[in-house]
Amino acid sequence: MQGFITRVGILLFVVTNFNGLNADSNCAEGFFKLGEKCYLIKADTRMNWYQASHFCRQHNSDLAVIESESEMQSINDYLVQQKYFDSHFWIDASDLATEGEFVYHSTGQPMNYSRWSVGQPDNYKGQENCVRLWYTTNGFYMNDGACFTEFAHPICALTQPFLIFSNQLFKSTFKNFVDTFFHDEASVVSISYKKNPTNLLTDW
Ligand SMILES: [Ca+2]
Ligand SMILES: [Ca+2]
Repeated sequence: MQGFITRVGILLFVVTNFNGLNADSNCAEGFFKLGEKCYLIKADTRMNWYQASHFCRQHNSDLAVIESESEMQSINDYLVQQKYFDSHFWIDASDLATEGEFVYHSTGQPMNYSRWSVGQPDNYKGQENCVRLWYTTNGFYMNDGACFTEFAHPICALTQPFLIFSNQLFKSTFKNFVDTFFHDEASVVSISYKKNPTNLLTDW
């Protein structure tokens, strides 16, 4: 019996870690862990960049901010494993405000890390202002696309501070707090983005 339980335990561990996906209790429902962040990738529906951004906000998250090579690699590895070679995926960056200056919408911060595909960003026909990932040679790379008229899948990411509310009691307290003072959890996260997550409660 002991051996059977051990084998079941090992099987569950393997299943929940399949393809690097962790059924992580720190991620909100519907999200999964890739590297250090929790993601929701809506691969069955395509939408323009604004709709994608709205979709993420409806799920208390924002389109993904990709801050490092390791984050880009984690997302790339997942998309490759899922064989999404013919699909495009929106992230949160755009140069809507100033042509050629890509900024993350949710944080207001410049896009310091990038993995552009060759020849991109090209602002094709003067109409490409939103950043999406597409598969070119051996991996997913960034390409600017038309925000309104191109349709791609959203990659939503929960920002870090949400993790400290992983406990159910904290989650419900946090929700009441958010409902009282803000539109949604993502607003709180955006405002507190540069602060130490552990100071989130004491800061307010
Ligand atoms: Ca542009
Ligand atoms: Ca382009």
